[in-house]
Amino acid sequence: MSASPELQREMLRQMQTIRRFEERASDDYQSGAIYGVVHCYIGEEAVAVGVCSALKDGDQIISNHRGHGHCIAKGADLNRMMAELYGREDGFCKGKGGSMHIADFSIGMLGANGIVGGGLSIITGAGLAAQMDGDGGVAVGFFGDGASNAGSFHESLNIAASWKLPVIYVCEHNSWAANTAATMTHGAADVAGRAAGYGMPGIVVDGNDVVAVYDAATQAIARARAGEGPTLLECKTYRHRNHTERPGAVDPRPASEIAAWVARDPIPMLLEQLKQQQGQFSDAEFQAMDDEILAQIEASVAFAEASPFPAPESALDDVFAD
Ligand SMILES: Cc1ncc(C[n+]2csc(CCOP(=O)(O)OP(=O)(O)O)c2C)c(N)n1
Repeated sequence: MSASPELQREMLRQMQTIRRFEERASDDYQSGAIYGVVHCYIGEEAVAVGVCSALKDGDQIISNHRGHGHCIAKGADLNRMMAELYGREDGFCKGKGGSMHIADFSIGMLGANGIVGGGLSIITGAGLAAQMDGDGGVAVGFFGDGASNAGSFHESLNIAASWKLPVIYVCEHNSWAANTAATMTHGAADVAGRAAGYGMPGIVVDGNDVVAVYDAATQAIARARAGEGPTLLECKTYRHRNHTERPGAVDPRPASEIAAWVARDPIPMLLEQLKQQQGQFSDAEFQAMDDEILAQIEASVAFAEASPFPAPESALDDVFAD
C-alpha cells in the first residue's frame, strides 16, 4: 500500500471537510445567505484529495466551476472561502467572485473558472512557466468530461505534449455535463484514449478510490518532474447532487444510476479500508474528526457573517493587475 495510514487519515479528513463545507454551502444557498450559484463536488472528493496529496506546496493547480474541493485539497483557508461564497470583503476575491472564482496564488491555486475548459490553457501556461523555472514544479488542471470536448482541451494537450510540459490533466469523468449525458457527446467511453493522439500517456483510474488516485497521480507527477512530459489522468467518478444547487432544477439522471454511485461513496470506502487495516481507525475516531470539522465549518460561517459586504464604490477595483 503506497499511502501510509497517517496519510490516508489525512486524506479522509480532507474529503470529509469538503463534504461538510459543501453541505453547509448548499443549505446556506437555499436559505438565501449565499448568492450566485453553487456547484457541489460531493461524491467526487477522492479526485481532488488524491491528486493534491501527491503534490508539493510550490506546485500549481487550476479548477473549474465545481472548485471547492480543489481549493480545500490544496490547502485554502475555509474562513476566506466561506466569506467569498457569502460575498464578503474578507473572501478570497473580496466577495466579488463567489463560489466559481476562488483563487489563492500563495498556495498555488490559480483559480476556479466559470468558462468550461477555460482553465486548461492557463494551466498549460503555468506548466510552461514551471519548465522555464527549471526547479521541478508541476501544474495540474482539473476539468470535466464536458470540458474534454472544448477546443482548449485539444490545443492544450497538443502543445503540452509537443513541448513536454510538466502538466497533469485530470479529467473528472462524472458522465454528465450539466444535463447532457457523456454518451450523447463522446464517441468513446474513455477520454483517456484521446491522449494517444497527442503522444502522451492516458490513464484511467477509479476516481472514488482515493489511494488509487493518489498512486496514479504520484506516477504522473514523477514523470512530469523528470522532464518526460504531460499525462492525461481520467478519474471515473460521479456527483451525488444535481448540476447546481438551484432550487427546483430537474435532475435528468436515472435514480438507479445515482444510487449505484452513492453506494460507492468515496468517504465510507476509505473509512472501511482504514478500519480493515489492522484497526487503523475506528468509528469513534471518525466521529471525533467529524465533530472537529463541523466546528471549523461553523467558525467559517461566523467569520463570513462578521465580514462586511464590499463597498459599491470598490466595484471596479482589482479589475486590472498592477
Ligand atoms: C464555454 C461554456 N459553455 C457552457 C457553459 C455552461 N456550463 C456550465 S457547467 C457545464 C457543464 C460542464 O460539464 P463538465 O465539464 O463535465 O463538468 P461537471 O459539471 O460535470 O463537473 C456547462 C455546459 C459554460 N459555463 N461555459
